[in-house]
Amino acid sequence: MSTSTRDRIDAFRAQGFFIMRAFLDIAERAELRRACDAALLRTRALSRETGHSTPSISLLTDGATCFQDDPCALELISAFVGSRRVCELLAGLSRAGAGEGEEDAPRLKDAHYYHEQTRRDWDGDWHRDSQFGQSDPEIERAIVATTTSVHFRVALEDDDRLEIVPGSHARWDTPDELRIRRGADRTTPHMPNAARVALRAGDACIFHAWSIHRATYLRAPPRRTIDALYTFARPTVRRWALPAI
Ligand SMILES: O=C(O)CCC(=O)C(=O)O
Repeated sequence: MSTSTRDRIDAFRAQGFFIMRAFLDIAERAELRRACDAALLRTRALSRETGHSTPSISLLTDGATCFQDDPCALELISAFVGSRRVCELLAGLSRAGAGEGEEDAPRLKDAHYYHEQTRRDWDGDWHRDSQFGQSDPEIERAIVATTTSVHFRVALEDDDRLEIVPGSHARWDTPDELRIRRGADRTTPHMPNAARVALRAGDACIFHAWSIHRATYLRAPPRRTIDALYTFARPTVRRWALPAI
């Protein structure tokens, strides 16, 4: 394992995120941007909401619609988020290394394209992705303690919209965090210890989806960030391998 890989894994374990500066060069950025912009333009033409006042559009789950005019663009994006170069950045981030029962191979869940707003500015809620669809905080707590889910993103324009509470992926909430994240004031600017993640065009960021995080959504400057979400499977326990009772 190279020193830089070790450093990345150590940063991920301690902070819940790391940044790869200049991950894409100008030509790579332009090619990906053309492909993602094709999807955004089509989505905006078809909807009054999605692509206008949403944080992002979904590139893979809505792919049939947003790439109807340009199937090659979908191929390019899928190849990128499944590429060896991207997946290598995810190596060592699961709990497999710590002997905690996850496989090391990432599983792609979806890819999104984060865009600037067309109508109004607004602040996103502080959250952990683990809370979605999970009303019981104790079940969510167990999910945070035992599983890993990772965002890989690359900014195609400068992007400083994301804020993260460093280290929060590796522990449960403080009383203040839980009050904000599951309470009535979810968009407060006063989340303790939050850090802004400032990416220049071409920079990539990997962050743990269970980290406490949020973004703020503006009409300007343009925001064009592609973000793919990965999980790690837990090995299936085969029935025949269980001891007879
Ligand atoms: O960068 C953003 O807009 C925030 C993304 C986010 O909150 C998420 O993917 O869960």
